[in-house]
Amino acid sequence: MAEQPSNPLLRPLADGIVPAEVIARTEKRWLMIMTAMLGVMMAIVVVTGIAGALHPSSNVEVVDPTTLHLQGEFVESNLGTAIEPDGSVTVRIIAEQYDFVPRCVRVPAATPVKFRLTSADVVHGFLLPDTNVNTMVVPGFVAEVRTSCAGPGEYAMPCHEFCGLGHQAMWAHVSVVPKDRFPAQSPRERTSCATE
Ligand SMILES: [Cu+2]
Repeated sequence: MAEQPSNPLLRPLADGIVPAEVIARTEKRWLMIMTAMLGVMMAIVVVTGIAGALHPSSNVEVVDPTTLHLQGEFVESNLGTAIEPDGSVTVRIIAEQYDFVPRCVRVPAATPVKFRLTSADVVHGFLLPDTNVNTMVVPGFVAEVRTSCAGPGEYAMPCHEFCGLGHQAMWAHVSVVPKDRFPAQSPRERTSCATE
């Protein structure tokens, strides 16, 4: 039998014990793989954010959720679609358990649209499929999202923040009409999607 060195660190390792160099090398490789994965994920966030024109709210605007119905831009008569002097439109909506007010808004296609939303009670979510519109609607704050709808159509608009027992029924609609047909719409048609 070969003689064992007196220094225990120099003795051969028992079966099943992985040498320290091998462990260090493996950890280093995993660290590089994790760093690369992190880089790829960050790149996906940046690229999809830029390509899809997704952006966080650019402004912080506060509003008193307890007086929405009494004063300010979210009084009932001011909700829905308004036409601005430059031809763009502004849509004002209140999200509340368990509905969007108004429930349906009409906007013109191929026109800059600014959605301004706030909540009267808890956190809700606002999403327009196939557009860059996707925001949380937090009580006490105004969420503003700008977009433009490519063509006419009907967008179903679910609340995507769980807001209570009636959450699954909290849907609203955006009706997009051809740009030349929009000016003929009455205020009631614009803010309720009614046909007159
Ligand atoms: Cu909800």
